[in-house]
Amino acid sequence: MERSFVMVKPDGVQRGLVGEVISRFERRGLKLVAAKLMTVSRELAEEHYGEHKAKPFFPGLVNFITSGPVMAMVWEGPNAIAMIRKTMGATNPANAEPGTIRADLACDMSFNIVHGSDGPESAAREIGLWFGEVGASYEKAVDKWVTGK
Ligand code: IDP
Ligand code: MG
Repeated sequence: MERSFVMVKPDGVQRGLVGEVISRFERRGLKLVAAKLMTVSRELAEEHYGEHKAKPFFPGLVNFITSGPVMAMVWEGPNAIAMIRKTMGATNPANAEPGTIRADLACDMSFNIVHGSDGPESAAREIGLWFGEVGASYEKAVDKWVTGK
């Protein structure tokens, strides 16, 4: 079982797409284990996107992420990190496969609706950064119909 950090970015919140994004992950069979709607400080935004500090788009990215509330979440499931990245689609919506969140709901690289951790290390780092400890999972009656367990 794996966990990933997911965020509906300010464009997704403003456009009323929080439910749509949650719904897509729920319907895949992933399990929501933490969620909070929050406004992001510059400090948190800069830390979260630390790997991009030297990139030309970094200041604009930090301005964007702090421009309105985001929906921060932790999702759990088998291969959750890769499944979420596939469900999100490519970073640039113009290159995203039809059927993905970014292809279906977005058309600009800077307004691409959703963030998802890109690997186990970034998932652990981002969950710690945004939530600290996230408690144990919980059972759902449908689990055995989703994962066979
Ligand atoms: P990811 O969100 O698919 O993991 P990253 O390369 O980690 O993509 O970039 C983080 C975010 O920064 C992207 O989701 C996008 O919003 C923004 N971004 C990345 N590259 C560019 C760019 O070349 N121009 C403008 N924004 C960018
Ligand atoms: Mg990334």
